[in-house]
Amino acid sequence: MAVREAEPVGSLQEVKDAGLDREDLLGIYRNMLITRGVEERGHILYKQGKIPGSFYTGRGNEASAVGVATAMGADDVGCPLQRDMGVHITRGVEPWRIFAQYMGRVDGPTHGRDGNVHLGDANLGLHAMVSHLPAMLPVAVGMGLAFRIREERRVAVAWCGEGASARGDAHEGMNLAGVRRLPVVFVIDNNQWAYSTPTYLEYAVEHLADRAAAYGFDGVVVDGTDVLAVYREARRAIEKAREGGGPTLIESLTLRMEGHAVHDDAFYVPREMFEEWARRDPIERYRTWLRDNASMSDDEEDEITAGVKRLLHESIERAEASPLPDPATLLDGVFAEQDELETPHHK
Ligand SMILES: Cc1ncc(C[n+]2csc(CCOP(=O)(O)OP(=O)(O)O)c2C)c(N)n1
Repeated sequence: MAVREAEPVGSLQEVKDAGLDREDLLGIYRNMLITRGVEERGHILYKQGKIPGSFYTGRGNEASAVGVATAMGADDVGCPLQRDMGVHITRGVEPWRIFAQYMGRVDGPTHGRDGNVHLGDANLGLHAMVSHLPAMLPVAVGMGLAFRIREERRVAVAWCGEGASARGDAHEGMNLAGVRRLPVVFVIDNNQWAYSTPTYLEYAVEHLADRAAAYGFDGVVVDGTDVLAVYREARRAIEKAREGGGPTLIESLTLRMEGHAVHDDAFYVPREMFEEWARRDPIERYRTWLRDNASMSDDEEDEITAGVKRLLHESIERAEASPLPDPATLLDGVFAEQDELETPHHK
């Protein structure tokens, strides 16, 4: 079962065949811009001292995150990680709630219990990460098993980085998913650095997707700067899983364009590497594609850009207006009964 290297997406017709209309295409662009905008503003808020602790950015990963999330169905679930802001945005987490999360405010998804990356929204099918990577991967496999047992046509998507993919929980989760042919799609965001460790010190296979053969399912390597190629591969994998065809391992290749978090200047990454990948910037690449293939006009582009700018501005204001949590509520919400989850997934 040789790993397949996904070809790029070409024409508008090819994209329509993959299930996207023009409105969807512009929506994807908007989501990518919001994703980058939230992270750029987050970085600034951190430097202004308004976000305590740290802040993680996924610059360069927007196409990968938005592409996969666009391919998910409304009832599917996902476990995104620290580089996957685009998943939260695409699933409908409002930016002001993300800012509120990082500022530790009561309106953040964790209601001020956490001021960091551990955010999710069960109503939107997103399950919050824990820091011990890739601990959410077996959780996603468990959700896939639950869907199988309940005979629900739903799929779980699990993300991890290439560094995290070397740990035991990744192998165990993928193996179980393979053995039971569970409806799970694994996405390895291969951004080439696990903190300061480069890929040649992380693994000895050519592609991480090669490992899929060892678990008995398909692997595919996709250019993570090409949002439409990511979308197409994710959709194929998700629909295959939904139809009972078992898991797929998607390796999405990008470069982490900033440090591990805002406190890290990435001095260990060769400058030429940044320069090379900056020329493949996923947003710029998609913008060019939209103009050349979907006739995105100046007016349309201006409207989208201005709308995103306005949204970010209002979002920060709204987040800053949200209070810090009342210490008396410290223990509220740390455990949820099934009945308390007002979500279509937990009737
Ligand atoms: C089990 C475990 N070990 C170490 C860490 C600290 N840590 C957090 S992110 C990270 C790098 C992970 O690299 P990768 O999986 O490639 O993801 P990336 O950060 O590059 O997106 C490390 C070492 C952790 N969170 N969990």
